[in-house]
Order: sequence, then structure tokens, then C-alpha cells
Amino acid sequence: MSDTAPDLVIYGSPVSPFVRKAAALCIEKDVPFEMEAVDVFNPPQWFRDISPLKRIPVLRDRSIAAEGVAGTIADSSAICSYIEKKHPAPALYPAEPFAHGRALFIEEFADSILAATAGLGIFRPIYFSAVQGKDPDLETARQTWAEKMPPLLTYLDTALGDSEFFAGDALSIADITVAAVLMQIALVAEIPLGAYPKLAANFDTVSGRPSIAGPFAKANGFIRKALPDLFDLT
Ligand SMILES: N[C@@H](CCC(=O)N[C@@H](CS)C(=O)NCC(=O)O)C(=O)O
Repeated sequence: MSDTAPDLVIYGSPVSPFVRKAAALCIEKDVPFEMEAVDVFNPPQWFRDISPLKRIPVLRDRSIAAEGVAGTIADSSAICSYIEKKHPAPALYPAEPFAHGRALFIEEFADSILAATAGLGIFRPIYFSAVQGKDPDLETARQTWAEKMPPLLTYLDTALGDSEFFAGDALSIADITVAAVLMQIALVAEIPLGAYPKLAANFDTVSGRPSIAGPFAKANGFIRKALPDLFDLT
């Protein structure tokens, strides 16, 4: 094992699905990286300087610059695209142009509406309440699951068609992002995907990969300290 620090540093916390997505890409490609914890809700000035949107993750490539804004990329999609260019094998973006475009769209769907709905409507009402010593806001979480999630999950189930994967015939950034984002719900509740069989099969396969399961286990260990049990959303 090398005792030199890896070039890549991911600033953030595995509790963020976007951080887990970037970590998953590195793990799938066997690219060494380290994760440096940052409290994004109360970040130090150096982090504000490298994260103009005040969001995690931010990537640093020390081979470009070891400090300051140089060598940093904020936003998980930009980070993943950079890592793919720098470490092309194994490819996690389809080579075929249309499949490539589809993969980017599914990534965006998961990063935007799916993450906002699951994060703000389910994860935060349960976990943030628990951290503040309040009862988990199960009413909001259950209402989100019952009313806002079904069209999103139906879209993803249909988008899979007869394929195991979202874009092309292999694992891609699309599958990684959907799994990382859906697992935000798994941090606080059971995810009953029985009504979405294609999505359930994709999720089972992808969420079991070490690249997804490893960072999730770290987040899960952290969340379980404040919230020992998972809730039922139905
Ligand atoms: N589009 C960004 C989204 C990143 C994001 O929203 N991260 C959340 C954590 S899950 C964050 O930093 N939130 C801080 C805040 O809301 O102040 C990406 O893909 O990296």
C-alpha cells in the first residue's frame, strides 16, 4: 500500500447522496481518493472559497493544486465527468452517443427532482427532526412517499424498459446516481419498491455493489446513532 496521499480528495460527508455518487465512481474505477469531512451547514472560509454554491461535494485534484481554488471542482456531475476523463477505464458513461445522452438525463433527473423530493420530503423531515430532539415528521415523509414519489418512481421504472440498466447495456453514471439518491430514503426508512419491479431489480443489483454499499454503510453508521430504527413510510 502506498503511503503517499492520493491525488483526489472529496470534501463532504457520506451522508450526502452526491458525495456517495462521486465516491462510487472512484471506487468502481479503483481510483484512490480520500474523503475530508466538511460541515456544509457551517463551513469554514476555505470551503466557501472553493464551493461557490456552498454545497458538497467538492473535489480537489492535488496533482493540479494542493490548496486554494485551483485544482477544485464543485458539483458531483462535473466531478464524475472529470474522473471519467482522467480515468477512462472501466467506462461509466456509455460510448454510444444516444445512450450517453440518456445516461446524462437520468443522472440529472436523479440529481434534481428525485433528490429534492426524497431529501427534502423524506430524509430531512425524519432525520433533521431527530437531530433536533423532536419527533420525526412522519406525516410529511409519508405524504411525500404516497403523493410525490410515485410519478418519479413510475418514470424510472418505465425508463428501464426491458433493460437491466438505465442507459446502454452496462452499469453507468445513471444507475449509480439513481441508487445513491434513492438510498437517501434507505437511511431513514424501508423502501417498498414492490410496485416498481424493474426499478426494484435495478436498485437491488446496483445498491449491492461495494462502490455504493461501502459509502452507504459509513453514512448508515452515522445516522443510526441519532435514529436507531428505520421507519415505515406506508
Ligand atoms: N448539484 C449539486 C448538489 C449538491 C447538494 O445539494 N449537496 C447538499 C448536500 S446533499 C448540500 O451541500 N447542501 C447544503 C445546503 O443545503 O446548504 C451536486 O450534484 O453536487
